[in-house]
Amino acid sequence: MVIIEKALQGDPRSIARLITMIESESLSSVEIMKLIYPRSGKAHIIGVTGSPGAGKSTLLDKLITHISHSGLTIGVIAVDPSSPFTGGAVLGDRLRMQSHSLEPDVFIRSMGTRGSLGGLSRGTYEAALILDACGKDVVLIETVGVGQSEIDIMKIADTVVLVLVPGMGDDIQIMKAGIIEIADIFIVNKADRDGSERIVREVNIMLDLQGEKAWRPPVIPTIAERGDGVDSAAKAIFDHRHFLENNSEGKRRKMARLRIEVEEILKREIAKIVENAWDRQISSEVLEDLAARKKDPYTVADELLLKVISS
Ligand SMILES: Nc1nc2c(ncn2[C@@H]2O[C@H](COP(=O)(O)OP(=O)(O)O)[C@@H](O)[C@H]2O)c(=O)[nH]1
Ligand SMILES: [Mg+2]
Repeated sequence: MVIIEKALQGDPRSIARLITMIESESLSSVEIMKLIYPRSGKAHIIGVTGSPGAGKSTLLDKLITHISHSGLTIGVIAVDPSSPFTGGAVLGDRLRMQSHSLEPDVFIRSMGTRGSLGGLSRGTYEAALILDACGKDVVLIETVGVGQSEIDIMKIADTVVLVLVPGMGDDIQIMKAGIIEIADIFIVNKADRDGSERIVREVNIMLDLQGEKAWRPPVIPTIAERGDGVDSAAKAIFDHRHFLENNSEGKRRKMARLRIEVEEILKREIAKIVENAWDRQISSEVLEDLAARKKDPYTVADELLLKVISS
């Protein structure tokens, strides 16, 4: 496909069109990914997550400047649970990062979370792979830290950056949700506000409680709006990349991710097959039997699965 060739050469419009094709789960998306995949695997994928309003987009905007000054090319994916067509937040993200949209080496794309419940859609990861294959050195993914997407980001990012802020209950949140385990770098943004030192202290205490680890996540105060602390954040990100490249933990993560990749594809393909079979099988008779409790849904599902497997 011409469009794939052009995208692989870095043509932004072709890259955008490829991502759209993947996002709409068109029939060709599997074929596209088969061609893309061998060219991927080089980019550093960085997930930036945290509560809405924590300052993720503001921080990303500053990070982009920082990273592109070091000569690296950047792709950005902003994932927002609201629809990409109606979401004000997405528009806000665009505006906040607009200063970069004219730079040829920075590609910015917003995506919805359609596809899986509250989490990241498979399309997000595939979009990251596309940006990777098309020559971006760094892929930044902004996700709103609500529920599953916070966990999902760990599955697709090499480096997870968690943005916390004072006065938003984030101190309590990290304790209860166990998300402390997914973060490689903690940013305490809005350090111009009261209470940020306390969060920095609390996170450090919790990290101490976890005991010795090969990578000790740094806790970095920032004032993203003014760019304060952004150089430390960028340095921490590159330190983490260096750690992954030189430590068995990096290899372990890569292997775990590859395993999940195949699992996710299997789940998606099997779900399609089974759903199609059920669509063909379903009849008012079966439903009546279920309503009258002559049959139970477990048996119906078992029978259907058996049929699918033996066909
Ligand atoms: N006081 C203060 N406000 C900030 C800082 N960083 C970002 N903001 C503001 O916080 C609001 C939310 O920022 P945004 O980047 O959209 O947050 P996101 O939802 O996490 O992407 C915006 O009005 C920013 O201007 C900061 O360091 N200090
Ligand atoms: Mg944002």
